[in-house]
Amino acid sequence: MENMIENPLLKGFYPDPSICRAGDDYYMVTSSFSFFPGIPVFHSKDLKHWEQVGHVIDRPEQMTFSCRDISGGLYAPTIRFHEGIFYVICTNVTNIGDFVCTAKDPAGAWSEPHIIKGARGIDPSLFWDEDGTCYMCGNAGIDKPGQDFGIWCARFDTEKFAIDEPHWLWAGALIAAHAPEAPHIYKKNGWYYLMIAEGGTEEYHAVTIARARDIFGPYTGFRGNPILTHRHLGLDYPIANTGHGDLFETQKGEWYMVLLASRLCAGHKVLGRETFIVPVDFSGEWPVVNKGVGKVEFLCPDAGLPECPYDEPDGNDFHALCWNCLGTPDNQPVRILDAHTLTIRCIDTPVLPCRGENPDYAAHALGFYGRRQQHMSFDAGVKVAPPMDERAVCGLGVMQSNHSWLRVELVKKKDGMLARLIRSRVPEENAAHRYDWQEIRCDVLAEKEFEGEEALLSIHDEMNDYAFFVNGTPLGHADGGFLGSDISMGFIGAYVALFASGNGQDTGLEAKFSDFSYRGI
Ligand code: 6LW
Repeated sequence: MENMIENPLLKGFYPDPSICRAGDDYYMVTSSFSFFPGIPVFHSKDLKHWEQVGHVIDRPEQMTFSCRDISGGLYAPTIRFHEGIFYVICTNVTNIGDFVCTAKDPAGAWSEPHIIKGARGIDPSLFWDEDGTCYMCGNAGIDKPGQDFGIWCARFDTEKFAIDEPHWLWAGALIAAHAPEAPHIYKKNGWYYLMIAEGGTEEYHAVTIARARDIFGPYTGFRGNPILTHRHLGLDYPIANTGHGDLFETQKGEWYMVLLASRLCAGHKVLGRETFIVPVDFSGEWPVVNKGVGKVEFLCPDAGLPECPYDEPDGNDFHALCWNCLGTPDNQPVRILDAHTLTIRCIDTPVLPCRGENPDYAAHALGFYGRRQQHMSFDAGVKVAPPMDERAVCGLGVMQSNHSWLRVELVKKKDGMLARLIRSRVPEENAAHRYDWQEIRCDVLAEKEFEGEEALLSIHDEMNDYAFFVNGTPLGHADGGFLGSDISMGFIGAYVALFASGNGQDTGLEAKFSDFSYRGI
């Protein structure tokens, strides 16, 4: 639409956006947890069209994360540009903690990670003052009010990638609230503004702000906090969870915020947390988010920058940047043969992997290759040739977390093959609570035998009603509402997934996948 930017800016699982401007170019990164390559990088010139140009973590040697800890790995990166260099600071919560990667070209290659010793918590951010001094801020990693609760900041040495003594800045605006996190510091008219998220990343998420004359404080909270939340709009409001924002100013002097929010799909957050944009009036002392409206909408007034569309890449090409492995693929289960053909080895890691607590499966990666579900309704299909081994399974499914799947598994039999529709989930009554892995329920919803060496598996999803087909014949369907992050928990959004497994044994055999297609409806 003319003069408008459509939300979500990035559809599907793209949480915790951070943005920077380099001249007339804008770059954005988001969290990627345990998917590899990690930390997708997007580029735009007009704030409307965002093209993925690369990933910060695209070499297994840079670091590891594991499919057994899907909501671990890479949390909340910040991207900044300073004197010709791009910096991404992020946390790998699974092992190395806070680190910085740098690049001259945001499309890559990005440097090896520089680990920041002594840094704590999550959600690190960088800020350069006018005198060139760099500061790092982050959250404390403690979630109870007390001395160390809230946001800290320290001088940051960009040569040594090291911090000085940390200073405690702010515990947040809300009394006894939860999770003051996602800090970013900005400077305007001699004030240091510290913007954070509070209330947790779900329905009570909010953006709050404070300011100080000295970067280390004391910070005074804005009396009009929060500057953004949808928590008062009711649990059925179509845009939920608004928070975790990053502010920026265009080359024309207008301000915007990118942030995360979730669309409700038939009542559930199946697509996870997505990236949105909202205008900000920062002509006064404090930012006013979407002045006169006060909330995030599906259309956002554009910045009047020259339109700059790009040629949409073919997402059905297995080389496209939208594809991910799950876990660092140091065991290389996926082999791309050409743009439309790949194989996945049936390694020992079961499709329903156990978490970190279970040491039985050594590999970091699952036999998995997937792309985000980006639409509330979609069609997807792929031809699958299972290997000749009755222990091995392979197929097509929708995955939200380690335990939340709807999938068709194929098993090769002597003459023909067996197709099973499987649903795995946490018992409903345990949703949103801790549970034991033994409680995960795995139900076979339908099974049928088919002839041949290869089958076309397809999914037709309409607002969480997922119907599965084998060679065009209906196999069964299921309500996928449980895939929503509101029920299955975790930080991920639904993936359309190709998978293969030897279920406890590395069979060495490969399943072959060809002619994948995905189309939003
Ligand atoms: C992230 C935190 C949050 O580190 O969720 O929405 C965590 N905010 O800031 C994971 O995405």
